[in-house]
Amino acid sequence: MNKISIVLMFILLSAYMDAAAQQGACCVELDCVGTMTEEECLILGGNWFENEDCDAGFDCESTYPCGHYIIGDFNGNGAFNIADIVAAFSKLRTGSPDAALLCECPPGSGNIWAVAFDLNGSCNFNLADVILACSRRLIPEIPFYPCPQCPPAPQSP
Ligand SMILES: [Ca+2]
Ligand SMILES: [Ca+2]
Repeated sequence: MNKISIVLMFILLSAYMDAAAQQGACCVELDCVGTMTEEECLILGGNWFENEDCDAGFDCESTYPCGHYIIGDFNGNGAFNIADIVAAFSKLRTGSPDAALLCECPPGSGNIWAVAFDLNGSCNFNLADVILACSRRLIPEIPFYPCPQCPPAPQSP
C-alpha cells in the first residue's frame, strides 16, 4: 500500500467517524429521550433528527404531522366535503387515490393508514367510515370521532 492510499483511507475514515459522531435529537414515540448519534437512537428504536437537541427543547410532537389534520379531510385540502367521500370510497373500491395524510397510528406501531378518515373512532379506515361520511352529508348533526390514540390537534384560532 502506498502513502497516497494510506492518506486517502485516513481521510475517508475520519469523514466516516465525523458522520457517525453527528449528534441529534432522538424521539422515541413522541418523547425526546436525549441528544445522541443516529446509531444510538436507532438502537433505542427512535427517530433521529440531525443537529437538534432535546435539552434545547426540541419538540418531538412537531415532527409528527399526524396531529395536524381535519377529520374527514381525505384529500388534504383543509376541509371535509363530498370530494373527500368520493376519494375515500374510490380508495376502498380501487385502491387509489391514497389519502393525502398517511400516518403511523398509534405512533411507533408501524401501522400507517388514512388517520384523517377514521370518522367513527375505530382506529382504522373502512367502509363504515365512508357510510358515516355520507350520513353526515344528509344529517350535519352526526358527529365524527377521531381515533382516540391519534386525535387532531386543536385548531389554532
Ligand atoms: Ca378535503
Ligand atoms: Ca373507522
